[in-house]
Amino acid sequence: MSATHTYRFCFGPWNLSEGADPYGPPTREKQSFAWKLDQLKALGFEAMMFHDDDAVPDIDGKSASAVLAEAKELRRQLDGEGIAAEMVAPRLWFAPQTIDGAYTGNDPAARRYAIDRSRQAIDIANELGTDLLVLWLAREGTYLREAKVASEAYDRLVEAFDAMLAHDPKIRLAIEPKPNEPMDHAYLPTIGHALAIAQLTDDPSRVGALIETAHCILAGLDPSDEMEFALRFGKLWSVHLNDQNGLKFDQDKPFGSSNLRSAFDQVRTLERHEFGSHGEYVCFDVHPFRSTRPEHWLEHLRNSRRTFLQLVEKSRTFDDAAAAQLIAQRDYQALDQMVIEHLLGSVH
Ligand code: GLO
Ligand code: MG
Repeated sequence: MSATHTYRFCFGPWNLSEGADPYGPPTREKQSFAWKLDQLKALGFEAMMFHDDDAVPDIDGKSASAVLAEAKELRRQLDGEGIAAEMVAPRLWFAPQTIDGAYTGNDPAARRYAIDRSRQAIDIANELGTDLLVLWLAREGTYLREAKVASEAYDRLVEAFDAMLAHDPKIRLAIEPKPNEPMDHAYLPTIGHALAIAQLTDDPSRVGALIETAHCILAGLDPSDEMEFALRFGKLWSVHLNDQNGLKFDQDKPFGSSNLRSAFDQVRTLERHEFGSHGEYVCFDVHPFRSTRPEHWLEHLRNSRRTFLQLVEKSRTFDDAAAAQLIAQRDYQALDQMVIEHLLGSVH
């Protein structure tokens, strides 16, 4: 761990959401993309994540050349502001064509649409100057097990990934695993699944992962272990830090909000591997609480970064030598208390 290692931060326009949920309408007035970009800059974040239709709204209603022209214009705007595009993600789950799944849809027309749109998202990524395509496989699963054949779904995923890899020899695919929501069960629920399927593609070295805290918790797994696993393969290409209070709907709470100790463990992992030293950003996939007033609209992002940076300090000031001694003595009771008191800032 280097005490001088620094981090760069990132979020997406959807992280300044307006408060709508399945049970009620927005609670904050819609703001333009330009406003969101201004807020990102004002907060001192260095990069923005983009869905393809964040970059080019109404994407399906536009010709391929119009889409690229708009992406080029966005790049000009971002360059002017000194903001990088961290990634592009095809937002396949909104389209009427993909109601029953995109790459794994039973309808060949759905699958064709999904692959074509993903190729276009790669073109947009090129225009925006990023080689990272994030694939959150939202609808690649089932509501009932009899609706699709899993082995066919895996083949279809590989076919789609291969089409993307062939489209651009430099693009890297970062699979963002999530076990459920909106589906009952997803086909690639964990980092192990993502990295295993990478091996079936034409270029495994360009298929890696993005780990989101909440998604690991929803899978009943420890986020820092999931990160360590991806790091062991050199495949942790992005993170979506946030928090999640147990097995509920996907909450996207501020980082550290529910489980500070787990957040500490995630930061320790990122510190241990100097995450970011290959150009990666720390991204927060967090949402404001629905009850948030417009004047407090940015606080979940500001606070997530504050918590992250304080946990970096906690990680750097953790007495590793004392911990190693307790580990050698198998005194995990004392180690447990040591971690608790370190986080509490207790004075001995
Ligand atoms: C939802 C996901 C979502 C993705 C984003 C990028 O559960 O976390 O926010 O990260 O759409 O693909
Ligand atoms: Mg996410």
